[in-house]
Amino acid sequence: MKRFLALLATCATILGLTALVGPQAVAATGCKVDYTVTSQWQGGFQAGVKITNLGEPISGWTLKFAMPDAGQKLVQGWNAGWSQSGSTVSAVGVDWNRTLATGAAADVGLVGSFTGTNPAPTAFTLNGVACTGSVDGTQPPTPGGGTPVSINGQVHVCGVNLCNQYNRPIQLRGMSTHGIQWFNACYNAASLDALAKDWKSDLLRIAMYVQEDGYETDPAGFTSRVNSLVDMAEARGMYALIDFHTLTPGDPNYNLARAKTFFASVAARNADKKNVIYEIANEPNGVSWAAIKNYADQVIPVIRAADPDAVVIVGTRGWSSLGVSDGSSESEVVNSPVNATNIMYAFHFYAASHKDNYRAAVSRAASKLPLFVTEFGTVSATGGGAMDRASTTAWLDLLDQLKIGYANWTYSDASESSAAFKPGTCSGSDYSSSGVLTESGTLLKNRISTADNFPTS
Ligand code: IDC
Repeated sequence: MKRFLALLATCATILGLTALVGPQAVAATGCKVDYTVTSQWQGGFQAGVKITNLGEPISGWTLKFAMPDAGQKLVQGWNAGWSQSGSTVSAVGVDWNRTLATGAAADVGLVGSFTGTNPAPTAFTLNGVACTGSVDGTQPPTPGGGTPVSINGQVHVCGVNLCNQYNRPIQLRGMSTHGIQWFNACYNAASLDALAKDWKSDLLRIAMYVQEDGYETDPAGFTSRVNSLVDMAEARGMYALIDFHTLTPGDPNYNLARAKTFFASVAARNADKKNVIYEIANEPNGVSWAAIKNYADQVIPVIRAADPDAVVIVGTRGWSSLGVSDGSSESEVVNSPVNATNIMYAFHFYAASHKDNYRAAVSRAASKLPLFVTEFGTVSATGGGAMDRASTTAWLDLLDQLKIGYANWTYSDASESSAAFKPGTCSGSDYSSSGVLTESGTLLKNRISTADNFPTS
């Protein structure tokens, strides 16, 4: 599961340098570097580097690049003289490859070590000339081969389950962002590498609040941020659950026009992707199931028109409690389901607040309705208070047994006990060590990182 990191260069001219070194010396006027991680293991990796000379013929060369993470170290290399100084790694051509005609290439390679994450190198230069370009997303190799998305492909609803491309039921386990209007800094290459690689998360839920300084304040900006997080999840083989995070007011119809605009845009833009699931209303509250259904009846066709095969998840009454928090039950949904195919219903719980009667409702509903726990906390419904380990364990055991997917609130460093990271974590670059995790984060990482064993036939 390696991915080419193609650094396509359109190198600048180096008239000054050419003048200094003379016409047949080491000047290059163009370069292309293909950097490929050929294998990676705990704390180490091996990479191949193909250097193509796109400029004048050269009779000697030095390749340099920067290792973005302080813990990345060169261990050894081949086909060049290798060295490292600070974050800069250098490779000098040797007898058999130091002469490169225009268009000729040298293949070199290295073994490295890392402590935190292993991001792709940047700032490649050949004889001081920048090999500019962009680095495509890295796809961390998953032990056993394959990522959640590469194994399962486009998912769909089959009976009461979520099924993969082999039409077999699967459970997706992952994390929810906090409000991206507040915790934007927590979602970057390093944190998502950690989520995919260390947590082995199947899923990133992207919580885009509509109110509270969210989408309504900058529709274009939030739409674009959601799309970029979809791409970052995709590059790491994770599903992306696009959460239209309505909360206050609780009637989703208040945001109907915004929902239509938003979903028309993200569904068109992401239609060809296999990793996108749409969640159309986070937590309807103070509103009837009939009103929620009315909203779903209008938003789902907008999504289907642009992205016909994607799974859509519908929030339920009473803060997505299937009505239980309003004194109702799942029967109102069973008796009056949304008139659409390939949809699931959201159920949310906070383990310290919602216990046996909620678990009983999920157990009953699970044989009748496709359910997805798109949000839950290990703590109280405020997002704070003590973690309830016993209730959380009872819940996750139940969801595992029923193969119901889930996303935990939150993959963030918010100052509240539901957050997985300690406050301040997102100001740094370490998302991997155990020291940055809260009690809730530790429990969730342990649960989520166990093997998925997705069926492949
Ligand atoms: C909470 C956040 C908190 C924020 C509050 C209001 O944890 O930092 O101040 O929202 O926006 C939900 C909601 C989710 C809540 C969470 C915890 O979907 O937005 O987040 N919760 O209260 N439903 C039940 C609990």
